[in-house]
Amino acid sequence: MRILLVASAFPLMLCGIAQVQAAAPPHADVVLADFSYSPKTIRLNEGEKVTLRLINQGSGGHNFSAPEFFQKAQIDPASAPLIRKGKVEVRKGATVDLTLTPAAGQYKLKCTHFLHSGFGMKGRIVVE
Ligand SMILES: [Cu+2]
Repeated sequence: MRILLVASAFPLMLCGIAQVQAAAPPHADVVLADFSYSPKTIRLNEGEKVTLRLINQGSGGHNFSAPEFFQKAQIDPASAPLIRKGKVEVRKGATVDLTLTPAAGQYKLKCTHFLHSGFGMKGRIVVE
């Protein structure tokens, strides 16, 4: 009887392992353009790992500057080197993936390139 129980539980265990390996964090796409972020308000779930995909479709370089957001978030080790002084540079035509677990709060976002935020390149990150 005991052997039968173990044998029937085994495929379920394998199934569980396969699901864990396949589970990549969901993506949240953010398009950087001249001179905007889309969406302008980025909504993320507190404590839920996510990959921010920063896509630069502008005619030049832009960045994603959100020092408080990055300071409070738990950044994946592979993504940490992409963040310098609270911002991530995204070259023209480039896409940068940033995996992190955000902390609850409302954070300011802007591009710190000369005059860009004045032209409207700013937004908000809402984590709840
Ligand atoms: Cu910019």
